[in-house]
Amino acid sequence: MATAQYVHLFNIIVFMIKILDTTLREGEQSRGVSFSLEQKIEIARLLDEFGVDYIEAGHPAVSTEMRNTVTTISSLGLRAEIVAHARAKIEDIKAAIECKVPWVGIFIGINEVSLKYKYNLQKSQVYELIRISINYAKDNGLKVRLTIEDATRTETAEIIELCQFVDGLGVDRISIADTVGVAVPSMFYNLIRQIKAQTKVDLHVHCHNDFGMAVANAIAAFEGGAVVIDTAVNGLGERAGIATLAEVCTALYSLFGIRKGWRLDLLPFISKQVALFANIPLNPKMPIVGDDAFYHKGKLHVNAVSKYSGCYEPISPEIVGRQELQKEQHDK
Ligand code: HCA
Ligand code: CU
Repeated sequence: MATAQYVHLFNIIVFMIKILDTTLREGEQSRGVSFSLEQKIEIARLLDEFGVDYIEAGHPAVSTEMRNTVTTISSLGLRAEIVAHARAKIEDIKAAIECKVPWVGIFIGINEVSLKYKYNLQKSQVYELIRISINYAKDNGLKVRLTIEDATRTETAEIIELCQFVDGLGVDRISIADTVGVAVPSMFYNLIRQIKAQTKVDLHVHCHNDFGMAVANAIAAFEGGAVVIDTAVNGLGERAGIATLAEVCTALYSLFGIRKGWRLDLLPFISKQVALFANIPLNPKMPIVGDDAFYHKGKLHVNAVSKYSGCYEPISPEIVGRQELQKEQHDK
């Protein structure tokens, strides 16, 4: 059976896959979303209880309020490590240092679109910014993730060249961002494989959902050897958002046999709380946590699941905190 094969194949890296949840940073970039400090603390605690490895808590350079927020989240004593987001600028790195976080995630693009329209700089100047900011962060004791923004619209050779450059600077992780969601799983898998073959640093991925492929791309990256996946609760984020926490983790658990001790049973509650705080109602068709995710209507389906729910369910609902077998009543 395909699933069993995967379980065997991936056993060896079971403990290597890590989740970074960025509901508090990327998620807050959703239209109309602005979490209060109390809400952020509750979300962070829930994510920690669920078992994510990292929480990206915000972009401290934005404001004093954001610095207070990131500092507060960082001082909660959570098991998850806290990451502050930053541009490749000393002022942003300083703001991250102020928040006493262990990690800074620096992001920058090197493709033509980024150089011309975002920075108005030459590639060599961007390299210099990267060098200065990574050195500054490392000198101040931070662990550094460098995100290559818009990597999926950047020449692979250029990505590899940058990866090797930052490896030489002692960067701790490199994130390959599909910033505008244009990757497809086969292409993303190959890209990750290629980069991994020529880079020593651990790879991380950040997948946007513009064509509805964020989760598929994140899973493809995992198959290709990426060791950290970015998620957001309910897929919140810029535009169509990013890969969804519930889907990524349940797929890893169910389809690949990954056992990380995730509290999958908390997913419906986490989704509900975030939907409430974000004031964005949950789509009933959302996998795993949506109202209809385990709902059966067709008579044939209803009859079959009454005998054995596995007939039409890919996973037992209790595993993901969905207790009730939901079905439409049919007249005999
Ligand atoms: C952004 C862009 C980003 C950065 C990702 C990262 C992207 O919102 O500033 O820093 O890991 O999608 O490239 O979210
Ligand atoms: Cu993003």
